[in-house]
Amino acid sequence: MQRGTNFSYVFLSVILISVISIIHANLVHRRFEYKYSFKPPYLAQKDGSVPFWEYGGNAIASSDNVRIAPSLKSQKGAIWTKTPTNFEWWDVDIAFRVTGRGRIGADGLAFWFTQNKGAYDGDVFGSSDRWVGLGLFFDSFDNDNKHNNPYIMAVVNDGTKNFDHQNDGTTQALAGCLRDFRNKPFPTRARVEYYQNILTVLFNNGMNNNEQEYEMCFRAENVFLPKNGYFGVSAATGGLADDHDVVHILTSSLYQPGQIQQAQQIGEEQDKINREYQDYQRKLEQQKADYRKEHPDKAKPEDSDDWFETDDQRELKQIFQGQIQIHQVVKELSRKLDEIVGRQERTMSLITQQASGLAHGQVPPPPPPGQVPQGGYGADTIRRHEVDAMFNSQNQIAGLLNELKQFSHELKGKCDTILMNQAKAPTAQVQSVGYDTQSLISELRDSLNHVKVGVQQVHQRIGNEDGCPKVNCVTMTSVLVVVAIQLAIILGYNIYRDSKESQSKKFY
Ligand SMILES: [Ca+2]
Ligand SMILES: [Ca+2]
Repeated sequence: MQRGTNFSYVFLSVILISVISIIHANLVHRRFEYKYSFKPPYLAQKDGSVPFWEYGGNAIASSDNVRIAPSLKSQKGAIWTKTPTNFEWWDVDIAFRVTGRGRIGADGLAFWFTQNKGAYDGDVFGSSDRWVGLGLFFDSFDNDNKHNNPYIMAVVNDGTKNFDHQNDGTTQALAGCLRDFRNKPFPTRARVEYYQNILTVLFNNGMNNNEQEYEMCFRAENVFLPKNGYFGVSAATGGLADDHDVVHILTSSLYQPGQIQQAQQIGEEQDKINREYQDYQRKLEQQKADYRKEHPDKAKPEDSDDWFETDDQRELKQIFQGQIQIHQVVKELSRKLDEIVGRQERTMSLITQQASGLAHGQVPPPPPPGQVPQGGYGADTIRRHEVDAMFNSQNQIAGLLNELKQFSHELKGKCDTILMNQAKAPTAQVQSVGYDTQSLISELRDSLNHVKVGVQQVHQRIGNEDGCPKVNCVTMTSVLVVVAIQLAIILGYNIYRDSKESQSKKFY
């Protein structure tokens, strides 16, 4: 018993370990890379520099964002990481705003992952042409006049191609999607993932501030980018000008589960720097707090801006909130509509299957118990003509029954007659003579009986009165003679009639 329990424990453990290892194998390890990231607050330091990043051209960094290109004519700017990456696979979340007063804007913003840093005043959205690696372009302006901008598009270059501005890069694009990213209530966000040579770009159009919500822009396989490179963002304006602000860039390195141990040693040093960075942030907070304490008069107006909002701001916020709710309701409706369409398609396919089955002479299967059979052409229901046929056959049966009834009445009458006749002739022999003759003979017999009875009464009366009365009595002899004459006449008539009938039959 003890042995069996031990065995089951071992067995369960083996299963558990294998399940864990399978889950483990499917997970991607992710590590936040602070050296390739920036985010507010305190994005830029007091001297205007952004830790671990370099910017140039017309770019300006503030504590809340980096304005890569301001809304002035012909501006160019860029921001690049100081060091190249030391990881192969990565995912970058970039939040940005492209805002302008015009119905259309220019030129656009680009996210880069290139072997070398680009220029700060280049020809391709503010950066260098003939790059080696990936350029992901948020192209606001419609150069080729195909009415397909703003457009998001990836172009992979090996350093030999010049960007095709005339056609908005459509001749060189790896993949793309048509999305509007200008003038949105919340920052628009793109999530660029490069893992196992698969490049995926997800997008949030800035209509809500849900950080987990993205929609697919594109997914491209067999993409080969430099193993190590620099991340960068650049932007440019032209005759038309938008503000191009980057709110944050959050980079994570991605590892296969086996890789993480090797990366551990490298990670230890990074953890140390990370702790130092956090200490620095804490100290900065402390310094700010101290400054506010020492200079309460200076701190007040700065803070009071944050405490109060104008009527316009409040109204806008309310409008945004209302729009977010509408957006969510519409999304929910769309999801339900998809469900309904799916169900309808399933039902249609079932009906088609049944119809085709009937067409091939197959009997449809009976519906499962507790389920109403489906209508339609293939359903097993009674038809009008079948009901009519049933009524007709019922009427016919009723008529037949009536006929049978009449027939049985007649039969009964006949039987009664036969029974009466048999009662009159108990021998039940079939009479050879005709019916009339037989009745005549019966009448004769009755009359004779009457006569007999009469004679006997007369005899009795004679015996009682001692001799004949004074009136003339009819003698026995005369009575007998009268009877004999009567009989002879009747018999003679009968014989005459029979001979007449036989004579008349001969003519037929
Ligand atoms: Ca363009
Ligand atoms: Ca275009």
